[in-house]
Amino acid sequence: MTTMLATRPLAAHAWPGLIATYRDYLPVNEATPVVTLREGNTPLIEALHLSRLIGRSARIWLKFDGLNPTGSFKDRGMTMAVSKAKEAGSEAIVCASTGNTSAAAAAYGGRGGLKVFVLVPDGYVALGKLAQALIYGAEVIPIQGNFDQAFALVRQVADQYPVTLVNSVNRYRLEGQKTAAFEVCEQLGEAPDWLCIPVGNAGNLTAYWMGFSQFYQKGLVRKRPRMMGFEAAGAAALIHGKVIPIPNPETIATAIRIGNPASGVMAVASARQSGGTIDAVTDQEILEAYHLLARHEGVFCEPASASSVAGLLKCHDQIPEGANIVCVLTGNGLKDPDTALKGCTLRHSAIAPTLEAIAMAMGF
Ligand code: AN7
Repeated sequence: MTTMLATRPLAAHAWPGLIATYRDYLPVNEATPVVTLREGNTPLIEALHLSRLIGRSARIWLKFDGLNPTGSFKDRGMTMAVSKAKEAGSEAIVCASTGNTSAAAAAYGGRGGLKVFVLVPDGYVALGKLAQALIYGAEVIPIQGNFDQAFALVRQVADQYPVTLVNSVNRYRLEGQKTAAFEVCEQLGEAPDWLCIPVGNAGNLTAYWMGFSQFYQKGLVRKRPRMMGFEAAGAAALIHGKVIPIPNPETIATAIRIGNPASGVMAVASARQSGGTIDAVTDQEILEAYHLLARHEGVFCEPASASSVAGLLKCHDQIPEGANIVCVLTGNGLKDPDTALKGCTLRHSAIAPTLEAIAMAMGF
């Protein structure tokens, strides 16, 4: 007798990726060769400890986009950018990156059969991201300079050579990334009151605002959130309501170590239109939020991602009673083991493998 394993219609299993899911909202057609790793459909996790900490009957949610296939929200934009590059007949892509874009470009580009070049600031890319770009097969070119310099260079490269630029100035990137706002609305059943989000090159804040606005205009939600963007204090080019470039940005959150945000003007306009703002949080505030999330919520994000929660805590006295607040966690903590280990102490050196020694170490 043979038994058959019943197939279950698990939501995660059935999820076909974000282009297939949101096809009607995206600039794709039947001829678009979709390159997907089934990105998107990331969980919205209630932050119970944070909600208690904030009080005011507010409910805080974490949109954990670090659970995408390459561990960051960049996969949303990259499935679109790579599919459209292929559709246009491109054979190579290029980007500048603080790490996550390079990992996503490497994975999707490689999967799509394209040659991938990534320029990264030498010495300022988290270990896991570098490992990803290399293992996925990208040509990694470190430069003696920061992200802003790398970005200026890849713009010229894409102008002069046959390669498609897949930084977020590529309009398909933000189209893909706006789907995160669609998911948040569907998961909550309405748009949130606030959306707290890290800001680096300022594309993602802009993309979320596009997504919320599209659902709002379609009448699928009744409101749009206040967009609360947070830069690292050492790279805070947008906090005065305009773009004032920072020549030498510095922050522990290397993902957002960006002094001249490419989408800065759009992000500032989006925040203003939403009644929100772009503010800055210090490295210490970022690290506190990073540890709080890991210890009390069980969510390990990378330092840059924790700036959304650091910002929420900084602005806590402005939170309205009963507000629904979503903090976007853009990347996975495993990408940056160095920062995690630096902030923790291993209390014991190796001890004898005996019950007595272990009981003593445990304090019994
Ligand atoms: C984890 O990978 O710019 O404001 O080159 O990796 O849309 O730039 C990464 C940015 C937030 C900022 N969180 O988003 C890159 C890069 C994480 C990031 C941001 C980034 P944007």
